[in-house]
Amino acid sequence: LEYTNIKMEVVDWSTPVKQLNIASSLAGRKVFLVAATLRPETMYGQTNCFVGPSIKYGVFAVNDHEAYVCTYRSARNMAFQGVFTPAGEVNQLAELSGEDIVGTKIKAAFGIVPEVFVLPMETVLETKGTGVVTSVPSDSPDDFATLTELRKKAAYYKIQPEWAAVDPIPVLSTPTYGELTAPALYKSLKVQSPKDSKALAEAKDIAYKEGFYNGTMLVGEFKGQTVQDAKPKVRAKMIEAGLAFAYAEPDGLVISRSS
Ligand code: ZZB
Repeated sequence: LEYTNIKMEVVDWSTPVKQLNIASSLAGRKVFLVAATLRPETMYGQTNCFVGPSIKYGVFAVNDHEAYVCTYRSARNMAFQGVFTPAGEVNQLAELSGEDIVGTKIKAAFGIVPEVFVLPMETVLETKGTGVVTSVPSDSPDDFATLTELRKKAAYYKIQPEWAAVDPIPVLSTPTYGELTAPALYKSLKVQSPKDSKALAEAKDIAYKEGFYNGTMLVGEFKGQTVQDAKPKVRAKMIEAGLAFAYAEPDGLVISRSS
């Protein structure tokens, strides 16, 4: 499966990460959280980023001036795919828990809101993508469900309400669901919580198909074009800007054979 990995530069670490004193291990490198997405055309609508609070992340050297935050598993895949220098090497500079990363301020590549916060998402899978998920609640029902839950119970989830303050941003319109496809589906399928996996799987399936086959861009350089046309163009622009790169996820067979 071919993902686009989005590079979200760390602007200001959370208090727990600052207290870990990892700066010397990073040796002046720019650090990016790296989020795997299938929908680069929606990046204009990022409102935050998610990590699994109990997942372990590494900070991995990309070369001598950059480092990526992601799971070890995805760093190893990146090494195989020639992302790191020296080639093939996985050089872990620091380890962080998702819980520690929450509250970090990062740049949202191509985002209409240029800087956003990292929030916790309990349903992030350690075994998919990079373990980091960029959040587009206008078009991702999972993201909208988690954002809604976090806003209702900020204290319980140990987040500052202002970290979850950005509302869904219209990015594309579909004839059936309008400018905010995910919130519309959340409502019509009566999603109750982020753990409502059956309704959310159905909502995600509909949102993918509706956006891809019937969506029209509302914002950005390809405004007015169909999503089908804009998708590869936005992706190419992000890669050209140094804010994204291709990332292939080995299928289940490859994983079980090599581990
Ligand atoms: C931004 C985005 C915007 C996404 C959207 C989706 C949608 P799939 O289809 O199952 O392969 N994702 C990536 N990694 C993880 C993870 N480790 N755990 C949980 N979710 C993850 O899933 C690919 C999508 O799932 C990715 O694309 C990412 O969210 C999320 F408007 O990135 B996406 C209708 C979906 N819309």
